[in-house]
Amino acid sequence: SLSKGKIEFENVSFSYKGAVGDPVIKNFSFTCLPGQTVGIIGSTGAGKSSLIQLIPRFYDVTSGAIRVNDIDVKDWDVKELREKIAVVPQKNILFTGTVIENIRWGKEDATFEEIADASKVAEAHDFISAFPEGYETRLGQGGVNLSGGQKQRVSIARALVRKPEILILDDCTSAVDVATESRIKESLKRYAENTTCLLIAQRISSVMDADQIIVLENGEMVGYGHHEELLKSCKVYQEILQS
Ligand code: DGT
Repeated sequence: SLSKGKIEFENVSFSYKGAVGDPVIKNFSFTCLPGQTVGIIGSTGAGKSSLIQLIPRFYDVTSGAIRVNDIDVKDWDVKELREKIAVVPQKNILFTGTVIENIRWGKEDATFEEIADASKVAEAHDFISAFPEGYETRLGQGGVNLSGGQKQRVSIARALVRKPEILILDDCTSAVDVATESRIKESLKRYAENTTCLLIAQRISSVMDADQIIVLENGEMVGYGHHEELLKSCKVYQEILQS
């Protein structure tokens, strides 16, 4: 349908329960159209992770509304809502088990071909294939210890194999070198052509070719537009570029 993968925030404010002081998200409104790639940038503590966790209802808004596919997230069956959305969190959550078990987690019926395809896009296939036991390599205790960047790439493969309508990458390439990150983004354009992508990042290079970029500071949207527009008009964006 036309609204598949559409996300709307309407005057959203959010405070963590029991927290004092200013809300973490303040009066945030935004529409992300189906298939768009939207970058979200801002310094540490700006509220980026908090913002995206409201979409799959890991937390509920304090006021305002979020709609996915034109339906208020509060009216969605939570399980159905979460099936549409894949979040790759900042801290990856791989478990002790084989590589293939880790990638298949959340999509138990995935075929080997689907797993290998997702892993290729995530730039994980080559290093996995180089292990003597390939995808059957055990991770964690008694197995192989992956580097931080390799773990992030396996986590991305896990999200991709689910073929979500909405893909949220929460600063999950921070340990991946810039050249590899750029290859992942190129492959994603084809693999996830019709997928709505939210890309959270701290470095401009990670978001600069997104369709739209949101600049967040202290829970508020202080800039919105393309890279070129923000370079001209948004002081916070310029500061992030120079930092
Ligand atoms: P990052 O991950 O360092 O780049 O920062 P952001 O932009 O993702 O910020 P976020 O959403 O993690 O934090 C925004 C504010 O919310 C910050 O003051 C810390 C606070 N906060 C984050 N998680 C929690 C939580 O679970 N409970 C409470 N009470 N506060 C939280």
